[in-house]
Amino acid sequence: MKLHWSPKSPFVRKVMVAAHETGLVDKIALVRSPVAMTSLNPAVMAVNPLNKLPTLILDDGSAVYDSLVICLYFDSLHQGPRLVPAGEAGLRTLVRHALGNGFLDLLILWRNERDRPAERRSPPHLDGFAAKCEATLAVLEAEVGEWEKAPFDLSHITLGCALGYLDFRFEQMGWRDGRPALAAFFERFSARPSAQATAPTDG
Ligand SMILES: N[C@@H](CCC(=O)N[C@@H](CS)C(=O)NCC(=O)O)C(=O)O
Repeated sequence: MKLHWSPKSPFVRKVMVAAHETGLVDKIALVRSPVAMTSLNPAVMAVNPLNKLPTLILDDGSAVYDSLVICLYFDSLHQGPRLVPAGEAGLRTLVRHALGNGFLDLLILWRNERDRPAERRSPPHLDGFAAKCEATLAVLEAEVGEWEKAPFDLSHITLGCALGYLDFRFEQMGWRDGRPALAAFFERFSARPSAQATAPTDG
């Protein structure tokens, strides 16, 4: 299989961490595919009209997206611990995943707004993003201890990638301040070989 890939994208990182954790990484050929909301990549558009990374191309040429669906597909290919467990535990994983993934969606939108020329930035949008980020981090700080009682799964991967994205693109935020449980979670996540192999870069 081939993966439309970028070292900058936290959603790509999520599926790459998942690929390492499930032992599938050697089966994936990476295709460096620059995309942006304002820059369409014809090779990506040909298989995913949303122009989004990650997009996985199977050997029969069919496309699999988005990152959650790719991770569910990986789960169908390996025999190890599930990224999304069956039953009630899986529902909890998916709800936690939704929070982590929604957090990432928010951060991407916030960065896009923040990096527009000053005269075109929307202060109400920037304020909304900042408030949602603060509220999300407060919930995560309160809940991450409960999350960590469950075996490592897709929700932990997604949260780790979101916190890694804060370090990558929001380095002035100081998100660890007053959030010791989240900081400790991120330390443990960052020590995993799958996280170390996928650290984001601008390269
Ligand atoms: N919900 C998608 C989000 C993917 C996403 O937003 N990817 C960004 C890169 S980090 C992208 O491809 N942006 C290009 C665009 O929106 O045109 C997923 O989970 O895969």
